[in-house]
Amino acid sequence: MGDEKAAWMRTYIGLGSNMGDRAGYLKQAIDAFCVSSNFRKVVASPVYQTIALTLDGEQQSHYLNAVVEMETRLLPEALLFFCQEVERRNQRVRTKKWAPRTLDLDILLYGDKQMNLPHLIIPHPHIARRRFVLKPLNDLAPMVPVPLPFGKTVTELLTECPDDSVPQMISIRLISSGKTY
Ligand code: A4P
Ligand code: MG
Repeated sequence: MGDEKAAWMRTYIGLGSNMGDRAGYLKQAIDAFCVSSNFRKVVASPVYQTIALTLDGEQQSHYLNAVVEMETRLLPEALLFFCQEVERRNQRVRTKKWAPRTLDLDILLYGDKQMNLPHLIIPHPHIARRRFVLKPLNDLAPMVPVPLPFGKTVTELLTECPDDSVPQMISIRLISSGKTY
């Protein structure tokens, strides 16, 4: 799974689940990063329950969302491949865009990298419009600059975010206290 190795690079991944054992799926994702030698210094944000953003106002179950910060030596495309493999191992079935899902892993930031490939855009293109991403990201990395086309810190993007939903912090720990990787 992803053999290419680069220098250690800090990355932020958005986690979301709105099907089945939502917290269990988020924990499985964190564990997959923690047990792989391609990741180190894994830190998880608090978990938030959030109203599902859907197409055409369709009703869906609430999401649990969080963000994980870590260092990786996978290059961006290998990191995307790793994330998609973890999604598949956790019963992710792709039906239609924004369909309910057991586990969604989005690459939000990869160092100060900007990429615009058909299958991989970094920073994540919707980052500035989503409070369910910016809130947990701000908990971990308020002063981190989000590269162009955004060109602002995480806190600035959160302050200016047009999404008026209110993520509810819930008391689930994704990494047991005292455990370090
Ligand atoms: N892709 C491009 N850039 C990236 C990136 N930076 N990280 C491509 C990950 N993937 C990236 O994603 C579609 C394609 O995006 C991938 O094949 C990859 O090559 P997908 O996960 O297959 O499909 P999707 O998730 O349905 O589509 P999309 O556009 O990625 O949706 P989002 O942005 O992930 O949004 N409401 C709440 N409250 N919380 C949520 O987490 N999530 C979504 C999905 C909708 N509503 C939500 C939430
Ligand atoms: Mg996605």
